[in-house]
Amino acid sequence: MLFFFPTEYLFISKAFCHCVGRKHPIRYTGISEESFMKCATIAIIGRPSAGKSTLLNTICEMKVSITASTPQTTRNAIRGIYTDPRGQLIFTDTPGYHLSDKTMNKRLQDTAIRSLEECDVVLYIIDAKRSAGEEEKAITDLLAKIKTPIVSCINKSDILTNGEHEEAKAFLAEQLPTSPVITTSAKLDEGVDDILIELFKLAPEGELLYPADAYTDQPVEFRVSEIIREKAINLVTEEIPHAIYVTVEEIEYKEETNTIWVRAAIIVERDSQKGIVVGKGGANIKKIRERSTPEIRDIFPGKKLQLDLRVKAQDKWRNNSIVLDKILR
Ligand SMILES: Nc1nc2c(ncn2[C@@H]2O[C@H](COP(=O)(O)OP(=O)(O)OP(=O)(O)O)[C@@H](O)[C@H]2O)c(=O)[nH]1
Ligand SMILES: [Mg+2]
Repeated sequence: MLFFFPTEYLFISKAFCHCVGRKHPIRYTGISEESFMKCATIAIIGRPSAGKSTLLNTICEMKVSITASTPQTTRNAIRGIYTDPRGQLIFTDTPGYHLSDKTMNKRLQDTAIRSLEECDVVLYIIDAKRSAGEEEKAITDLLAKIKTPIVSCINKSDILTNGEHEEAKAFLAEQLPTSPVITTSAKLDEGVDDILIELFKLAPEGELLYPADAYTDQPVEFRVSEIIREKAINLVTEEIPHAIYVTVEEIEYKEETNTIWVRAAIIVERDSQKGIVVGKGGANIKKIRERSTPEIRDIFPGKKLQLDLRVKAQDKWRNNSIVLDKILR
């Protein structure tokens, strides 16, 4: 017997996923100092590669949003939910803010700006490894115009020199003088508790909007496609990560064998890029399958998984509004 998973099927709860084990000590075990619960929506904004998605994953202690060393990894507004006795913080990870006139980049910029308009607090991540140029200034100009409270975060403290740290602090003091500044290493989970303290200070009173063990609200198909995209973009270089999108064509369950079948396609822009993604003798596609399988299996606890991956080319898809409407929710 076959079951098809509906696209709106939500993947939200830590209990639903068997990889519940916390990597870090529980962040907050005390009773809330406030007599009321707090609940806030937080937009995470910053340049590409600042570490926004890494920070969100560290806060949620789950892989909510994919990460890569190549910039412009995140393409959607991705929600990650954090709950403790103080209340609930509903984060939206956004695409890195990048100045560009290309159709797709403009859509990504719009997603980031929309998230700013819809949140209670902005969490602005600055990557102090790079000097604050025109792009960083474009973000602070945007933030200076809004009335929403802002918490600034200087990330990558584990690899910053004193000079880089001081430069970032001076930039923030000049551009956003009233916003508190926290220094973090999202990668090493340092300074992250201090961010949560600042965010809860600014959060309005409110009941939890999601169950206490929820950590995201992504549809299964989207989550699966993102896992595969992450494994693919981390294997290729230069322009190719940007030329990739993944579409999940089918997810079906075969009861007789207790197996979930996932059929997905990795799409590139040119025929010549197909061979690079497939790799010599299929070596890359094998790695993508092997690396994706455990994470996809976590979504379907207790089930076997068969992952069927194809690589296809679709000319100039980044300018194709039908494709962009489909993948940039
Ligand atoms: N050393 C160090 N590296 C970090 C830290 N945070 C993130 N990174 C690395 O920076 C790179 C980019 O991280 P992401 O979390 O994907 O960055 P992002 O801001 O979400 O990027 P976009 O989605 O492209 O906007 C990855 O290689 C991360 O491992 C950190 O605190 N320290
Ligand atoms: Mg990201």
